[in-house]
Order: sequence, then structure tokens, then C-alpha cells
Amino acid sequence: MALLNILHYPDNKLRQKGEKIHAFDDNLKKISDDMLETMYAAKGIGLAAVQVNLPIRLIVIDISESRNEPIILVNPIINDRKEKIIFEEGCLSVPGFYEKVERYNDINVTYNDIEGNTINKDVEGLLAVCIQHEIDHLDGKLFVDYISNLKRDRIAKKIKKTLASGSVPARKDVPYNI
Ligand code: QAP
Ligand code: CO
Repeated sequence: MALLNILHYPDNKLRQKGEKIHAFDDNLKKISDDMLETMYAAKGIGLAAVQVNLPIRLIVIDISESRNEPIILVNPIINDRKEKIIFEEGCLSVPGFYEKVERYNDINVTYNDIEGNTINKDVEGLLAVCIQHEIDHLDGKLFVDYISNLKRDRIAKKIKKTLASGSVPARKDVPYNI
């Protein structure tokens, strides 16, 4: 088990697109375990592989209060979206900032589980919003891309300043076979 380094906006590596995953092996299990550990340590509800500099289509989520209901989504695809909503979102890659974003409250999603089984589900509410936010990461997109340029640039400046002050400890990158 290892904690991974989370990239922070405006790091260009967050613009990488995740590649489709074909190998459902022990390496993939290790990556998803480390991503879950990293997400729990950072008190997040969702983390995409691109956020830890792994350009593959892998997401981990846990929206439970008890923090013991992990969901791993490999190669997720949204087939259907219904009922627009406005949701105030944050992101582990944009620490300390929260903005309203338009999303869908009801989606139908297809993904592979960690064993490679194909799952299709109707999902709603927070989990549906979280899946939309995380799939955006796999396409190099961030929630700040939906807000005004002025707000986005202010956020980038403030995060750069905070990181330059050394208040967030840097972690070593962990190598994987991807
Ligand atoms: C994405 O976000 C999300 O600023 C997951 O200081 C957010 O886990 C989906 C976090 C909202 C749906 C709704 C953010 C932790 C965690 C911070 C997160 C922070 C500490 C964000
Ligand atoms: Co995020």
C-alpha cells in the first residue's frame, strides 16, 4: 500500500487523457488499492487515475459516511443523462475551492469492475455527480473549466501561492507498469 502524489491545478498533467484499460491484473488491483488509500487519507469522495499522474481510465469513489463502501470503475461510459441540477463541487486537485457546476441528477453508466466484469447501473444524486466529475478527469477536464476565466485564474494563482509556501508536503511518485 502506498500514498500517491495528487496533482494540483493548474498542473498541465491534469490535462492528460486516460487510456482504455485492457489488463485486469494484480497491477491494476495495486493501483486501485493505492488510489483508495490516497483518497481516504485526503478525505475525498472520488479520485481519478489522471489526478495521480496515471493516464488510464480508472476511478475510485466512496460517498459513504462510514468510508467503507469503495467503488472502483474501470472504463466508465455514461449512456444516458436526465434531469439537470446545480451542484457545489470541490476537487482534491483544487484544494480549498468550491464552485457551482451544472450536472445531471440521473445517469445510466456502464463500467468494468476490478475483475473485468461489465456492470450497467442507473445512478442518481451525489454518486451520479461524482461519476460525472471523475469521468471529466479521465478526459483532462476539471470542474473549474465550467466557471468564469476570472474565477479560474484567481484560483490558479492562489493555489500556486499556497504550494510555493510549502504547506502541502510533496510525495514521491510510485512507479507502476502502465
Ligand atoms: C469530486 O471531490 C466531487 O477542497 C470529489 O480541501 C466533489 O473528493 C464530486 C476535498 C463534490 C461530487 C461533489 C476537496 C478534500 C475533496 C477539498 C473530492 C479539500 C479536501 C474533494
Ligand atoms: Co476532482
